[in-house]
Amino acid sequence: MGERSTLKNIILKNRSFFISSHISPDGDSIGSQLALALCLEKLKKNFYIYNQDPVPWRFENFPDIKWVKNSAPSGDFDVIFFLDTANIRRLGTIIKDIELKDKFIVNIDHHISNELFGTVNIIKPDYSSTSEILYELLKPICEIDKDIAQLLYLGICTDTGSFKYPNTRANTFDVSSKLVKIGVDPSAIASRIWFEDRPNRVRLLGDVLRTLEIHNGYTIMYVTRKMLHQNDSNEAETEEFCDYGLTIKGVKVSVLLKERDKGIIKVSLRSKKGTDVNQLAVYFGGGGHKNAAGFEVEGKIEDVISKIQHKIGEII
Ligand SMILES: [Mn+2]
Repeated sequence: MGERSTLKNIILKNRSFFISSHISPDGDSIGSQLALALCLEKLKKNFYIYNQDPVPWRFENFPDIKWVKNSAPSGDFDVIFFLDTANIRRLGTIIKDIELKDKFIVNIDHHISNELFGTVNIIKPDYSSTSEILYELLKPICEIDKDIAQLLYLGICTDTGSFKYPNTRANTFDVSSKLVKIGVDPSAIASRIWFEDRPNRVRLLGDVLRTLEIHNGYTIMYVTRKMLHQNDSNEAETEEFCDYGLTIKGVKVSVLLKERDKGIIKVSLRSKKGTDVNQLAVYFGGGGHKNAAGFEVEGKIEDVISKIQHKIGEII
């Protein structure tokens, strides 16, 4: 309750708001950022939404997506919102474009690894998504109309993998049910996100699945820059590939390595309920959630694989 009135006061007492989220924004970043912005708009407030990386193409048809910018704002802001972002490093290059010193920062997130870097921190690790938290925070501040509801639903259904992941709780359905009553059509949103795919992305998935190795309780796959290039694709399109390793019986952890520029490997980790991949990600300098986490390291794909294999036994 305290948090709701705190946020309400912050919004009512200020005029201009900067809203940012993590690198490679996902459905929860975009959904929560735009839902907050639409609420601010109703209250006649100024806002600027800025992420390092562009909106993934599959979210391009959501309401008011044009407000999400990839260019630095000019001018100053009264309040800075960071949504769905566990730490300042996850903001990427935008922290160079915006002055954070002495700024009033509101940090709203559901990552258990959140570093509480805000002036106000509203962190709820048992919530499925930042969007689920935001529904409860925004409800007393503005009317949740159909556009806002669609955006919050986008965040919830992508972060829960369509209500499949262990972060799906009774409250997730309660909030989703309210959003559906407001006018969200779940199958229309699902179609927009998952059934309008690019042929090349599906072909890329085929290439990645051919690298699948099944070990004792875990799988490893990788995507090279060459595979991305051959399929005219990019890393953002590999977002859900890691899930496929988990579809196999007996597999507790799925690992996906993504080759980046300058010898950097991004590693995504997914696990079934009861296995904590956040621990493994933290060991390698990253973080995330119990069942979905990641980290970045320098090295060759095969060397990174052997480092992970050396350590993964501790969590399986
Ligand atoms: Mn999230």
